[in-house]
Amino acid sequence: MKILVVNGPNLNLLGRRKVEVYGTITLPEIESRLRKVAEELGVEMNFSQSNSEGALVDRIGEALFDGTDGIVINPAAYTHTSVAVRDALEAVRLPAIEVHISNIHTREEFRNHSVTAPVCVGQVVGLGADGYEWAFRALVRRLECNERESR
Ligand code: CA2
Repeated sequence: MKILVVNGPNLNLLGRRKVEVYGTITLPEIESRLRKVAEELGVEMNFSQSNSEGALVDRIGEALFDGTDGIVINPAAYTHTSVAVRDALEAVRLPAIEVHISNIHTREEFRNHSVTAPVCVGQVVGLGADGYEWAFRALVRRLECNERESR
């Protein structure tokens, strides 16, 4: 099983600014935590980050051809604006779980709406960086159940 983890703009700055909102963990630390979880679960993981909308769309589209079975995505600010990222997620038709470190529903009004969530199977918000792990585990479990049911 292969899981793609996609991170949007400014998540490369985690741990350096806005620690009161996003905590002190850095993106490489999140990646290494997830690598341990992937190893424990016996799944392959590709981890990516981009500040550019087009590159995120390209990476999601590539998932169709590289054997990806499911996507964990934190689209960051593009969550609230990007029809292109939403369309890419819809087009690849792979199960995706959206993650937000902060609780987007208790923040500024412009963060309360997610353009991308309706094309995801679920959303994990407000649980800090741990949310990546819960989303990853939930996605793997869902894929395993689907596989068992189709046998
Ligand atoms: O809570 C989340 O995970 C967000 O996706 C993080 C995004 C934000 O635009 C979303 O509304 C919620 C921001 C990504 C990181 O932005 C930083 C800004 C300053 C310093 C460090 C990171």
